[in-house]
Amino acid sequence: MENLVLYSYFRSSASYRVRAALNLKKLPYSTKAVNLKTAEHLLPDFNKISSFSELPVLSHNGNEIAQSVAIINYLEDTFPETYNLFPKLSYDKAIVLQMCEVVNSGIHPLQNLSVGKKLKSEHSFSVEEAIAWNVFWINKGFTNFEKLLANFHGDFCFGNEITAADLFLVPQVYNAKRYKVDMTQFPIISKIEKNCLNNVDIKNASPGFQEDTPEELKEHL
Ligand SMILES: N[C@@H](CCC(=O)N[C@@H](CS)C(=O)NCC(=O)O)C(=O)O
Repeated sequence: MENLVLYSYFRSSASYRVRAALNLKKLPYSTKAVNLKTAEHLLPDFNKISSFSELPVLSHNGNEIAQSVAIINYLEDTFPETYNLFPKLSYDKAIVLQMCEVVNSGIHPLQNLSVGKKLKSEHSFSVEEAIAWNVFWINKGFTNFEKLLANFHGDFCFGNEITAADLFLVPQVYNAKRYKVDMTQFPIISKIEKNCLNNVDIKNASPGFQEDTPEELKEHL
């Protein structure tokens, strides 16, 4: 019997990626909510689990793994008989990973909670300036993503099957919408996001459907 526990926060986009992977793979898991808003991730208890105090962390039979790329790769290798999130051909897999990294390394770190806090506390950014910073990096990254998609997309980022690339894109679009990014600039991304959210496993992984989602933000299918 597998014991999968995900340390997660409903609005954490990196946690959203892993929740979607677990759902698509039909792997039952329990959630331990860590509230980023009240800085629970900085408390010593969580620091014992994640020495760099970030979500998500997956515990599998007591072994802990951080970083969503590593977690998703681990799930793919450990449960190969479940839904495959990467194509088999190495070139195709590299393109999917390239798409994941456009979000994982090129957009997400620049708009992380700790970056926003530093911009405000040490560089005197106002709330509006911090939002403009996020919007700038999302626009830049999505412009690159949209170009990449033009060559490879079908209904989803890479052809007509959901891959890991979609699991990185959709949570980033969720964040973009929070910051009111003009998504009409990105028609392919927008179409793919809509297709993904029609998938019940991805929808159920989204922030509106989590155990720790505040009542007023809960969505219902
Ligand atoms: N590259 C990491 C990113 C992890 C990460 O930064 N997670 C955010 C939540 S989405 C976090 O815990 N931020 C806490 C902070 O910035 O203090 C991954 O893919 O797991």
